[in-house]
Amino acid sequence: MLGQLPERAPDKILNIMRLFAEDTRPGKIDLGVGVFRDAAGRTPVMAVVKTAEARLLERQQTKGYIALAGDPEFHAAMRGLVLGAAVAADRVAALATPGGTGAVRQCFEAARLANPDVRVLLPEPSWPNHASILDTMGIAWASYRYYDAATGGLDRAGMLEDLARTGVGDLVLLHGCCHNPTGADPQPADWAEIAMVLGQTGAVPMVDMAYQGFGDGLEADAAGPRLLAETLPEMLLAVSGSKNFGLYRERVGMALAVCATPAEATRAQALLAWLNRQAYAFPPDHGARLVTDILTDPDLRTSWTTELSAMRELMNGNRRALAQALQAESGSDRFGFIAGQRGMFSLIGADPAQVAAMRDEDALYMIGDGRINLAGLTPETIPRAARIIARHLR
Ligand code: HCI
Repeated sequence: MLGQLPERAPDKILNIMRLFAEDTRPGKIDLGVGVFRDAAGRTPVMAVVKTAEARLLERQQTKGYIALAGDPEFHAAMRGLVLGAAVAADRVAALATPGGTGAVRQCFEAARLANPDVRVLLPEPSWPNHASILDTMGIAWASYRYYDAATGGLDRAGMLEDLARTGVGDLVLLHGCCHNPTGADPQPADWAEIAMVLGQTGAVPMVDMAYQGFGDGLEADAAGPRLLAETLPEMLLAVSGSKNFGLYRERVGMALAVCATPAEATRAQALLAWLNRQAYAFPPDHGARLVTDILTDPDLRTSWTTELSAMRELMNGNRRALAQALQAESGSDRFGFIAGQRGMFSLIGADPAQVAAMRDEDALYMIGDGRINLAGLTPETIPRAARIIARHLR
């Protein structure tokens, strides 16, 4: 039987991670997988996480099960972080999941149970795993225009035109902030237009929120999703704690379902818990507990926001420095958009052959679509990375 297993190509992003690890050339630069790195090129455990872990080690007396949907305290803490006061708590169902990807999967599962004929609209481009999970589940999806490669910004008119063609039964996936892979986000006025259009068509938004705090700040980054929650009757959210808490391998995630009424939220809550039971029963707890402790203890929370701000400033500083270095190397403003975008990623406009050449000839690693991870740069590597990019993209 197992000899009949079909072949599957490795994940493109994780494949770059492997190629980089195998490269023995000194001076290699990794702008591949979306993992934060500090100015020394490390992905450290956040100091506040170390503190929370030490306290947990002392305090925790049992590893007994909590609940299929995860700890209600974790739900409340994450709901507050993402949605603030945008919607009454009794209209929100919550599910702890293994990572943001687990939340994406459970949101799609719930959407399909609500509507077996659901169609998902993805921004073009989007994180590749959105489409690949939908394909695996056999859920129909289509793209909506999103990115304007000529400006490095939003194709605002195209996006709104395509979203206006959605309807009841459609699920529209939006990146809450720090769009992956483009770094191009809707501005507040754009979010208002998105909310208006979806209000008219009756399509339900699903927000993938993997980088809150990496763009302009915890509150600013959540403004778009909160506006949707205030304006529209329903919404799904897939939240990740991997990046903003640096808890990648602990798999901290949450699916949130904003429902039209408290009664519908109660039913959604039971359904979400059932989805966990069918997949893996109880969600991982260790990382979720650390996040809960950090968000609910005022001192830990202050330490966290301070640390997170420094991470954000490092990435935004790298954006400005790279844009400046590219301007000097290329003698043009064509890479200026990098400075104005937000989050970990930008598309530098390289085709797969140019990406391969930069990797093979110069040990500069990025994703095949020309996506770079800004956090992969350091003050030492920026000048060389800029020289390589400018030379290959002449
Ligand atoms: C990313 O690099 O886009 C985020 C990290 C990631 C990549 C592939 C699978 C899961 C997570």
